Amino acid sequence: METTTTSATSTFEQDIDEGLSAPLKNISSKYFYDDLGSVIFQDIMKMPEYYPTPCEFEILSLQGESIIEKLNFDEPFNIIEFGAGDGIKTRQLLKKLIENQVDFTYVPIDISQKAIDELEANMLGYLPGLKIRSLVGNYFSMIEELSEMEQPGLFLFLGSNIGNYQEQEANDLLEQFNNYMKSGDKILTGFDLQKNPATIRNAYDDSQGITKAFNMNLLQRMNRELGANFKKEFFDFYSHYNPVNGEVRSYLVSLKQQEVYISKIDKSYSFRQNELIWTELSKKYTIAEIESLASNNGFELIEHFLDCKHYFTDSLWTK
Ligand code: AVI
Repeated sequence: METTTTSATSTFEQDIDEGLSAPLKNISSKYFYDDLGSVIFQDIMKMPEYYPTPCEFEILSLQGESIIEKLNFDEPFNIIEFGAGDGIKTRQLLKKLIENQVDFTYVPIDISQKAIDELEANMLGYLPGLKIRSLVGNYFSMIEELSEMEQPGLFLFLGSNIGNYQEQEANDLLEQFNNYMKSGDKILTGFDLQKNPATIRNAYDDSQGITKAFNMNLLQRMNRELGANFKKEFFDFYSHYNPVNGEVRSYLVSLKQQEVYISKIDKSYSFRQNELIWTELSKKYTIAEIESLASNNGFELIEHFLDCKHYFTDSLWTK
């Protein structure tokens, strides 16, 4: 077991200064995932309303064998996972591979060292024979390192993480993946599908307020790490699903006209009453949109693996 670390290119304070100075204030959803945010996200995945996790778990548990059949690798290969999280879903697929005596190395990539340490411990507890080589850093800086690997690769981009990217960013990311992939490499991407709008709305506006706490943690994170003086009681959370374009957009709402000082930037930011801070996009796809995304970025569709309710797909593509 081996771990490699690199640092991100832009800093938290640069991104916050830029985002809070924009006409529509915004904070990238990548900043949700500090240690506390990662714990809250684990709670989100256990909520009854948050269907993507059990749907993808079902796909990887029940269709692992069919996915393996489609890989068609005749030599040892790497399974490179972006944003691996706790790995509970992925290990269903890895277990099937080990049961089938397939020779592979699991290469999880995550921005958080703590998440990687826990993932390794969980994975090795569950699958003691697993070959694992972890990478800590952002996707883009790690991709370069991966291009030096000679063995074929199966890239995993699960959990509908792709839905957190705007259209252009999603295309750029997939294009970058494609540039570093070799001909015949595969990518399995999780997409949350468009469905009854009420089901989607409830997943992002839960009755227990866990998603609200996930968003509010951004304010606490700025207080902790940047010496900001945000007061939680002066902000609310609002989330909206637009079934016409498949976008869930989430926001923090300033409940009054207020000034917030961020000492690490040495700057104050004014908020109007009801002014929004856009915190997240969670795009829901149609099958046609997924297929265009594949072909626009140099991939060929192998198969969509859907759950029994047809809420979610893990789509397998090849370069
Ligand atoms: C990580 N990502 C795919 C989640 C999503 O559904 O967009 C993050 C999340 N945000 C609110 N609930 C879950």
